[in-house]
Amino acid sequence: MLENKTGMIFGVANQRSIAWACAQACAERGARLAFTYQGERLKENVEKLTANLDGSLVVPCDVTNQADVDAAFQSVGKEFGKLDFLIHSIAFAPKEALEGEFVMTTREAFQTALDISAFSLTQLALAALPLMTDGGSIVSMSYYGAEKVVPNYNVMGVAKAALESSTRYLAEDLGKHNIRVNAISAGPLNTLSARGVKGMGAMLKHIAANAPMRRNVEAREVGNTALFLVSDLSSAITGETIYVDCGFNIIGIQRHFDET
Ligand code: 1JT
Repeated sequence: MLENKTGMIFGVANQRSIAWACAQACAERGARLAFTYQGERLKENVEKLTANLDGSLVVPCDVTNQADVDAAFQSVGKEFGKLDFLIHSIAFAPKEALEGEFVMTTREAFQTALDISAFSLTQLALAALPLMTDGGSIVSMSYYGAEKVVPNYNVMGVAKAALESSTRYLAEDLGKHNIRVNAISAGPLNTLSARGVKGMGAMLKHIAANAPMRRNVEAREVGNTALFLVSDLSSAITGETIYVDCGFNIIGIQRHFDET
């Protein structure tokens, strides 16, 4: 399905990363992939994970450093010649911002969260444009806290709202180049990022009890949706946020616990 296509994947930290699930789905369907990592401490992880992916490339890229971004796309241009898709699976907020009350968010935490988690999509889309000569597809990761209040998600909810809105504006700008831009709103997963969050275990239980499908999402299901969105199967879908959450977001009032 992705034979002769090349993709760039941002946000692999370890084997549980959503970005890695996306990479596996795409690699299994024949894509040639470039991976970026943030900081030297993640370099070895990413190199080990990708060691047996034929023709893959691993480059450093901290999105807060434009020179890194330019160098990463230059490497991809040199090695691959063109780019067909890009998967954005990066987010950050200071730990203190993901606990307590949203009203306590500092200017610095707000700026950091929005810069790394939302602005970076626009930054990477612009950098990818000259390489997407044959059209392309850009996919990012969001979460329900963008739309509705989720305890502790706080400034990340604001950042994801900006990410989803950016998806729509980018879809309009890049549509004329046959580049599609979509977001996946994934249900919570037990990843490195989620590990740092207080009450994650209780939240996973709440989803398993209340989602229409009575279970949590698996990373491979998010990866398969990313595969669909970067493939030609989704050729008329752009600007959307697609929920991959076992239906949790459609529920208005939760059913009573003793009704199965
Ligand atoms: C970040 C973190 C972005 C955790 C994230 C995230 N997007 C989803 N999660 C998991 C999550 C976190 C909270 C939550 C529900 C899901 C941590 C590092 C910064 C970026 O609310 C209860 C807080």
